[in-house]
Amino acid sequence: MDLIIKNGVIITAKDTYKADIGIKNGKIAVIGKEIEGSGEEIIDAEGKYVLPGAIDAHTHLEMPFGGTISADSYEAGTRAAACGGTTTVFDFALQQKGHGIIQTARERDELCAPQACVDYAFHVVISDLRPEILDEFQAAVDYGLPSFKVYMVYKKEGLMADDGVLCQVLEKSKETGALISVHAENPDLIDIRTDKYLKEGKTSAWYHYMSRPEFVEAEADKRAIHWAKSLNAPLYIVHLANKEGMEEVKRAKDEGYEIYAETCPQYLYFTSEVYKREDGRNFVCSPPMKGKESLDALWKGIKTGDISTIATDHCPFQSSEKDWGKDDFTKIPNGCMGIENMYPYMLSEANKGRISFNKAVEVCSANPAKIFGCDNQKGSIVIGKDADIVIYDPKKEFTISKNNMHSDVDYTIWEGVKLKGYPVMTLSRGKLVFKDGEFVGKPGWGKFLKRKIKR
Ligand code: DUC
Ligand code: ZN
Ligand code: ZN
Repeated sequence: MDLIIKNGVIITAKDTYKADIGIKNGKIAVIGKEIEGSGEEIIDAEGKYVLPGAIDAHTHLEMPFGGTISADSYEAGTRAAACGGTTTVFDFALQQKGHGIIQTARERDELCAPQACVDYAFHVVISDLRPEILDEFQAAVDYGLPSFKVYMVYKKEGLMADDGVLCQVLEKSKETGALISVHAENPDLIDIRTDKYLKEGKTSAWYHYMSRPEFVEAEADKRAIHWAKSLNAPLYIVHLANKEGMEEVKRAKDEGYEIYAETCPQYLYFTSEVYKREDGRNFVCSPPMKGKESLDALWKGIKTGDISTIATDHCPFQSSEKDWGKDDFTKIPNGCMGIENMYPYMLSEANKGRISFNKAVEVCSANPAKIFGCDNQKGSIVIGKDADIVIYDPKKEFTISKNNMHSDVDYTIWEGVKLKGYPVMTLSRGKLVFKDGEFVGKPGWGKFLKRKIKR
């Protein structure tokens, strides 16, 4: 054994029990009562919870977007992830015109591999669908890249998939064992409403929300679900943020369709009221935060299992870049931070009694591992899996501030938010990468994950 974690309470999606964990060669080798050591390193987790590392299945690191590049590099983003108990990050690799799927992932990997502080995978964004791309689906799945995303928005930016594209990729995904994710909002409605507000001189961040309110997202959720049901193809809706969409997901799941919904901590904590604040532009992301009814519906969806996963959509921009839109909300680069906050926030809500700890582990770790096909390695504390482990102190009080975060961004929308309990250590494949508030890992440690989705 290389390391033994002693005296902690292990919490997985299914169980809570006291046991020791023995780690060898980066894997969980033994779980048992009072494992006897023979001189190896010991972590005493008395009074602490021992959890599987979180999986953030939705990030945009150093991504060209909104006239700039998102502010966290692969190094900064995965460093921050490690410090928030996230041990696997799924980033979006944007297909350039003329490029293939595997080529897109490989190009991104060249950038990511030397920087990654935790393990990572890519979802490839299909933005240039051609017959050759559909033909490449099987090869991509066989390569270990079984998840693709399409945008139902960003028409002017040349990223949008229309209904024809969406249906073709859904059908092909069913055939090949892939899973399609969608960013669901209606682009035409957004454009019409945006033009109207700009003409009326309504340019503050509030009109970012007003140009894409609840029904603009709900329509696209319903349309995507309609196509998935019609074609009997699985579908994953990213960053669901509205009540009507939530209800549609529930209906489809109750009817037996393979529909997954992800939401993000920002939709569970903030409402659209943030856009009335002086610093409202800092909260501009798409889809925007919605009203309290939507927030409540999302929490209900977590409890009922209709929300399958929590991820962050981490896509931060520096405050000077957000300032481009001081007098015109359309010039604000869209995106917020959260990669370091997801697990601590969800666990804190569990610690306050809103959900169980098992539920927090389920939505932040076990479910994304299963849905995206890396549950052979990740998502639980079981013999044979990677020793991606978080030691959590339920008694630690923590107030989020820019100064105690580990990303490269110069502010956080989470400033001042108080959490009950906080991670005190993170292990990535048995290696300590975060300890008592400090990053202790190293860039280049993280490995690309090849995956296979079981159906
Ligand atoms: N939404 C954002 O806010 N940022 C990145 C991409 C997206 O869809
Ligand atoms: Zn999106
Ligand atoms: Zn996103």
